[in-house]
Amino acid sequence: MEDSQIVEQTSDSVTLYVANDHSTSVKILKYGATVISWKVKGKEQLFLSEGAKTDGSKPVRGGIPLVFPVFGKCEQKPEFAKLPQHGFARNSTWDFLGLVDEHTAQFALSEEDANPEIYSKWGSGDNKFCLFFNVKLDEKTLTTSIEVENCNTEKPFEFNWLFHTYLRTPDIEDTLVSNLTNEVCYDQLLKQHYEEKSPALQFHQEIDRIYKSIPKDRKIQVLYLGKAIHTIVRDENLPDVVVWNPWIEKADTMSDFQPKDAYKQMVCIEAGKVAEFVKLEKHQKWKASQVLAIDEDIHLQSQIF
Ligand code: TA6
Repeated sequence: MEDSQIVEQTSDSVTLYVANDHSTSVKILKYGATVISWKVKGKEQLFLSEGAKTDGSKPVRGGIPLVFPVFGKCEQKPEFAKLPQHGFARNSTWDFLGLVDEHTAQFALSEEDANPEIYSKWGSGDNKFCLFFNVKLDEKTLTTSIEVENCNTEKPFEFNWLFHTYLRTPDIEDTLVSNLTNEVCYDQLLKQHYEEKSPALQFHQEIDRIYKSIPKDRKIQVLYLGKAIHTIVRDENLPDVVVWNPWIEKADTMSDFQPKDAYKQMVCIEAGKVAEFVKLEKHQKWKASQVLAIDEDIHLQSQIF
């Protein structure tokens, strides 16, 4: 491949390179439009389970799975009650539309290409929609953006959106997540709300929490041995931040989570709109984006003392 070449396409994936630096790249599987690798100067930034299926048989365990139209399970709303956890965007094969510019690849999904078995479970199975997903690669950042369009001629629809980002860390027990202090979270394990009091999240057991309405100027940082190895910046349409590490027992229950002790090398920091549903009127569009950055300075934005 010529150094100047910036994109490589196969039948099932697209890889984007920084021009003249093929050690910085991002690889996207057309299945789920799932980012499965992001390397900066040859160093992998995302976690991908060794047991991850990349053949389309199930959602990828790692990278950045896309969650739409529902986060988790939602029994209380009839239009979502039959959908499996996290919806159908991550189980559908998206179209690669090409490069928007020399840094950005674009993918699309509509009701015509959505996984029919799952899509049919959304409401009355007749919502017309279009998703445009952009992946932008720069030297030290990866930007993922989504546009949701309601293509119905008559009715609105509601949805959640989430980037289910699996970040790599050398050792979860020396890892902290900062800037969530004093924020309200819903603890999915305790099934209760509380205000986060710790100066930074530490990991010594499973954590599965939805931090709600986090101001967009708040940079969520993953700190390892005193360095900010990951910084997540969100726009105003991604107010919620899910933090998840499965730890030992949960990792054991997932057949595609391999090796079993790999929970020590990952943490999910997931930007989304999941605490409430977005209501999109017919012909209306909704946009959201996140920037993942590495090796930033530490920005302490919470009152921790
Ligand atoms: O984002 C956290 C979460 O909702 C956890 O509860 C856990 O279920 C995780 O997603 C993985 O879900 P999956 O359907 O990919 O196994």
